[in-house]
Order: sequence, then structure tokens, then C-alpha cells
Amino acid sequence: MKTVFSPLHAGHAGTLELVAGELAPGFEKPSRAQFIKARVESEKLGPVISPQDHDLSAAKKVHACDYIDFLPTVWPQWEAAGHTGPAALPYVWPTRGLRADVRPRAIEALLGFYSFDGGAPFVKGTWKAIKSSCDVALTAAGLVSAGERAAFALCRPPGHHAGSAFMGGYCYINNAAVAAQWFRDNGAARVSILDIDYHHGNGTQEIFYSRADVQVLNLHADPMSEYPFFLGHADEQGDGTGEGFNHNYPMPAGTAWDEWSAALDDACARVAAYGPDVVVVSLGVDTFEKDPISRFRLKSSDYPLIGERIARLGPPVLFVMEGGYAVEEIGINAVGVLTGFED
Ligand code: SP5
Ligand code: ZN
Repeated sequence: MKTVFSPLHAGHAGTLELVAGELAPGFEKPSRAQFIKARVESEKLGPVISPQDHDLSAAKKVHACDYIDFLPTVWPQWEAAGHTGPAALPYVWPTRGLRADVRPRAIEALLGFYSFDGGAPFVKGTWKAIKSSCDVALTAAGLVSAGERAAFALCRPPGHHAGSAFMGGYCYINNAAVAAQWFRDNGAARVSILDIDYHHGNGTQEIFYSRADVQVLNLHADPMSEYPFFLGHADEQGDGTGEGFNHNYPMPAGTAWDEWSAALDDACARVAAYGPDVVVVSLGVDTFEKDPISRFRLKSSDYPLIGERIARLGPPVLFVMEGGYAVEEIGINAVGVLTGFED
């Protein structure tokens, strides 16, 4: 299968995040993508190609226009405001009791207005990386639409925590959601998104929650005790015409292959019953036993089995890279899913 990759991800570097009360180097770092690309090459998965440049209209079909137009202005506004910190980060959010309808002028306030946590820092190269990541997803979607059985969008930064008008959790543009919408606008009647990242894909759920034309299935750590906490619970099943088209599989800390794969089987049965024209897999490998921020126990030998099960579904598949922070093994695990799919 072909991989789409852009070197522009590397400009999104030197980020910081709050970890246990201290600002620490970001877990979501450039070496993640480099290790995956190296493994794609050493396993001879197939050609690695560059993305085509797309305008922002596809992104604006799932995100608010004002949100997308804000993203390229963040770093210039941060610098113009005279802030000298190494990364632009919010520190105030319009939560209950405040005016969420007010859009202040100050950049530090706008960052909070357009985010749900402090996990989406900006540095000088962040916008170009965000844009390239979205281009990677759209280019790989184009390959699948043109008849490829599968394609791998080696996206960085990831996307599944980004909602219609907010960033967070290392995510800015929801690459999988943009691709799913692009499939809908290019001949697919129904699309399934299967999100296997350790964390609940709250952005993807929010974007499609009231829709029946995009089914969303999420396997993740129980948000009662794991990020993103405030979405991803089992009773969230969709709204209005979307009712029954969102399904969450929250699982406890310590979950290993037996329990995890039972949830995958159930999700796959729901995909088969839905009968999509294409499946978008939000491919996070932070379910790995040695992941530094996660508490599932999947082993490297489990990942090819995931790919095998997804291949048995039948429809063409777009794999979109999401999380995974054990950088030494991230390539082995992510590419393991893809080789398992192909074998
Ligand atoms: C795409 C994706 O996987 N985003 C994940 C965002 C997670 N943000 C919260 C991280 C909390 C880190 N806690 C550190 C515990 C270290 N033992
Ligand atoms: Zn994750």
C-alpha cells in the first residue's frame, strides 16, 4: 500500500505540555513520524509519496470557517503580541458561567476560545505542519477513491480530538473527519470511522454526532478515569437522525488483547451491518503496553491481527495516523497493522 507523508510535519517541534503540574517537552514530537516512515521503508510496505496541496474548502466542511481561518494566524499574532514564551498556549477557557459567545481580540484569549484543553501548542512551524497533515489525509483519500484497496495517511499532527471549532489533545484539524467528509462528497453514500486510538476521539464524535451518513465507532480507555474525560461514555449513541450511528467502547486500565479484540470484533460486526463504501481507521498505537501516557497492554504481535480483522471487513480502507508515544516501537506497531492488513 502507498504511504502519503510530508516532511513539513517536522516544523511542529519543541512543543510543551503540562504534565503533573510541570511544563514538560511534548510527547507528540517529530521523531514519531520519522520512526513510522523508517519502518514503512524497511518493511517495504510500498511507495512513500508527497501530498498534493489542497485548499481549505474540504477542512471547512467539517470545521467552522472562522476556526480554520484562525489557525494560520496564531503564531504571527502570538509574536505580534510580544509574547516570548517558546510555545503559544491558552490559559483561560469560556467554561460554565462565562460568555462563550464573546470572541475577544487578545490572542491568549482566542487560544482558549478555540480549544478544550492546553494540549495543542503552537510554534513557528505548527500551521504548515497542520496544513500538510490535512493534505496528507486528502491525498491518501484520493488514492482510495481512485481504486486502491487501502492507503496510509502518515499524518502528523494527529486529528481525532479536534472538533468542529476546537483544538486539543495534540490535534488541530481532524484529518480523519475531513477525509470521511471528502469521501461523502466524492461518491461514497456511507462512511464508517473506526477509531482505535487509546483515547476517545471526542472531536470525531462531536463532528458526526447528528449524522447517519458517517458511522463512528470508538475503542478507548474509559473516560471516567482517562483523558479526555468529558466525552466517550457508553451512553453516547448519537442524536436525532444520528441516533444509533455512534458507538463507544470504553475499557478499563490494564485492558489487553483478549478484551480489546472482543470490542474490535463487535465494532467490526457493526461496520459490516452498516455496509459502508469505505472505512476510515483512526490509527493510534498508544494502546501499546509500553506507551508512556497510556494504560492498555497490547503487544507488538497484536497489531498485525488488528490489520487482518480490518481487511476481512471488505470495503477499501484509509488508515489515518493518530497517537502513539512509545517512539522506539511506534513504527513497528503502526506498520504492523498495515502489513497485517495486506498479508
Ligand atoms: C492524539 C492523542 O493520542 N492525543 C492524546 C492527548 C493526551 N493528552 C493528555 C496527556 C496526559 C499525559 N499524562 C502523563 C502521564 C505520564 N505518566
Ligand atoms: Zn491517543
